[in-house]
Amino acid sequence: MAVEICVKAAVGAPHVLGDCPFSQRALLTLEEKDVSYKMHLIDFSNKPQWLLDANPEGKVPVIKFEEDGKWVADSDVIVDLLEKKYPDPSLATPTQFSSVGSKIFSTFVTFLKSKDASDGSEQALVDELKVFDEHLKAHGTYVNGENICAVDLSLAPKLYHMEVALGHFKGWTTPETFTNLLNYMKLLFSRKSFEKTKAAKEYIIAGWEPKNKWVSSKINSSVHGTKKEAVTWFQEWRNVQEVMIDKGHGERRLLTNRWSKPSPGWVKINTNAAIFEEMNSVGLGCVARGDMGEFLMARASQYRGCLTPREDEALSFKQAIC
Ligand SMILES: N[C@@H](CCC(=O)N[C@@H](CS)C(=O)NCC(=O)O)C(=O)O
Repeated sequence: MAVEICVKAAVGAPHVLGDCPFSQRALLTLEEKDVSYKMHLIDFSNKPQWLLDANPEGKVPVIKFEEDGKWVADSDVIVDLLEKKYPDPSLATPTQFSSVGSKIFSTFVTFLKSKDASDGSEQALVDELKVFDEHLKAHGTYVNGENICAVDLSLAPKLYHMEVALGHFKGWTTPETFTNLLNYMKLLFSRKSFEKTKAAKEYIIAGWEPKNKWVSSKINSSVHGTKKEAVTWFQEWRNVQEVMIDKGHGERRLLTNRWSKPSPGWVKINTNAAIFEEMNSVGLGCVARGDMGEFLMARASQYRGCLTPREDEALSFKQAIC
């Protein structure tokens, strides 16, 4: 095969196409230009060494053309190369339109991550979408009129992520007044190339989940979502409990740090403090258990401001005994 491309595999499903909008952009370009290619799905939890050798940043997409024999990274570079090597059909964007819609993705991400409904991040996204909607109204179905171009193929996956992630995490939908934008998204998302290269919604949601942990814990998630979150937390907890110790001669053994009961007649209280620097807040928690290991009580609280870890630990002790 003349062209090989590495793209992200779905998290937890290494044989399924994943949720990288930059990978999808490169795939869309190949599809729209009708170039045949061999696709390698990269499992981010186990990146192959050859990928890291080719691109030490470990990012995808990367592409290799047989005639050049080397991997090339970055979707901007990849799209330019594809335009040069396969000029027909042309997807080139006229220079005056090359930055149309370029702030939509970053404003969407800021809004998605926002924990403060009054910080203006939703309005900033709506403003960007409005400008874009007006552009479409003035210039045609796509960014450059009747024919699809490279900017459309860059925006399509990002708008799809916006629709899926904001719908899921914030119950947000694109304002109905943006009729040109809504029509544009419908057209793009129903193209054969898009259908073939898009990630399943569940993987898009899973991909944004870590950036949304705090937000998602504040809203009622589905039973499936809650269960998935519980499994992740349990796994994280177990990873902390279990440490591999090196017994020498290459032999390793799993050592499990288990909770131990207090002495008879005593109560044991475990406390913890977690610092959320970006949110300028600290979470405190404590659990009390009796000498049979029975649960007695638990308490959790949150306060604004960041102290030192020692001070936060001290606060969690205070909460536990007060
Ligand atoms: N500027 C790059 C961005 C590519 C990028 O950030 N890819 C992400 C996946 S969507 C990645 O590979 N991240 C590496 C990682 O998370 O380990 C492009 O346009 O190709």
